Amino acid sequence: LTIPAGYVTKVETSGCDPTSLWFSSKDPSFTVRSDGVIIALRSVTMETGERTFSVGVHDNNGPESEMEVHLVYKRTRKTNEKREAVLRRTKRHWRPAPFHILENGKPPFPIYIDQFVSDSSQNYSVFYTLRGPGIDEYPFDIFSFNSENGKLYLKQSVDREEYSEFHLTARVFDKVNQKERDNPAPITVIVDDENDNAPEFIGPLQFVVDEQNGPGTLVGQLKSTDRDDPNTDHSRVQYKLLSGLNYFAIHPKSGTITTVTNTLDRETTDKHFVIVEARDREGAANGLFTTCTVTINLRDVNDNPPTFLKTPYKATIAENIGEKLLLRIPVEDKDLINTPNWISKFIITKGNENGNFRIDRDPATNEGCLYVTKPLDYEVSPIVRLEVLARNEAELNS
Ligand SMILES: [Ca+2]
Ligand SMILES: [Ca+2]
Ligand SMILES: [Ca+2]
Ligand SMILES: [Ca+2]
Repeated sequence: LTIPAGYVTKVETSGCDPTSLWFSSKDPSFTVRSDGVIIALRSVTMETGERTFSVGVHDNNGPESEMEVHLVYKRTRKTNEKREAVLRRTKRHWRPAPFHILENGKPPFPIYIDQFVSDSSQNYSVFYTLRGPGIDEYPFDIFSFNSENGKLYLKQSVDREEYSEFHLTARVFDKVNQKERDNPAPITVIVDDENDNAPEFIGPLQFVVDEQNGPGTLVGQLKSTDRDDPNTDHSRVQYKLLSGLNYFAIHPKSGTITTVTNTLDRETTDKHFVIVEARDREGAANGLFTTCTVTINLRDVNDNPPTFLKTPYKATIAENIGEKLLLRIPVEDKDLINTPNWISKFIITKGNENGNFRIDRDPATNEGCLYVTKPLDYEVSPIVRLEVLARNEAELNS
């Protein structure tokens, strides 16, 4: 239980002539300055936890008077280890509650924010310093303060999306001896959000989905961002479909687009342009919004078989002719050209039991080309009936 050397406490006098005031300590471990401050000359042990000594004071007007100074060790509430002499003033920690300002402040500036006060200002004549980003570090000149009273002012508009908090350090000094009175205090200025940013779409706005799919098929997911405070509804976005409702739906929160019908037909419309709105404040009427056009491409499905443009065909050929192109048989297929959904295969299903015919596909036109490959004999059969089937390379999607 020791008092470290240095400042202990200050004694007050009244009714004395300050110009001739003189103190003396009756305890050689302490001295008293002319301003009444008691200084421990060395570290002083307090075996019983207490120590009492006398301080004498006199001026030119009268006899010396004495007062007793009684020092007591006291357990602090927070810890049993740390003891503090009641009369010994230590530097204190002070930590003002965070200050709040609203972003986008409007002139006239400066706008008064609040005051930070160290409680040493009650007993001492003090002044403050304040340093950090917003004062003497980038961004400069956001704040000003009164060094006499700790009043803090906003000098210009702040964008929360640029600076959401400022962390400054205040210090308090004794005006008389320039000594720091308390520990430096953190000053936090929190910039409160205004909803001044509409959501923005990010990520792809083009999707592909198979045509003729059933309702509820996933098309894709929209993503957006909102620069406002993520802890407020200023950045909580909901999505809404403004067009294409006959075919599509969007989940208001996830932004997932799905189909609502099985009648999406690429052969009718191969691209859908759908307008989507993203609105903050969870879609409330006073939310800020943005819209975008989403392109939904339909992927072809083989839902159309090749069809003959006319039937039946008739052709004539002289007997005893070997290899000859007899007939070109065009087909129509509404599916996507030059894909397996469109390319036809031709098969002779009847009438070619003797192997006199062959059918090939013309890769340029998708026509079936019917050839005689083995000479025919008029006397055997003057008329040959062939049945030809056309089908796609890809399986038909029924
Ligand atoms: Ca917003
Ligand atoms: Ca904002
Ligand atoms: Ca087809
Ligand atoms: Ca198709």
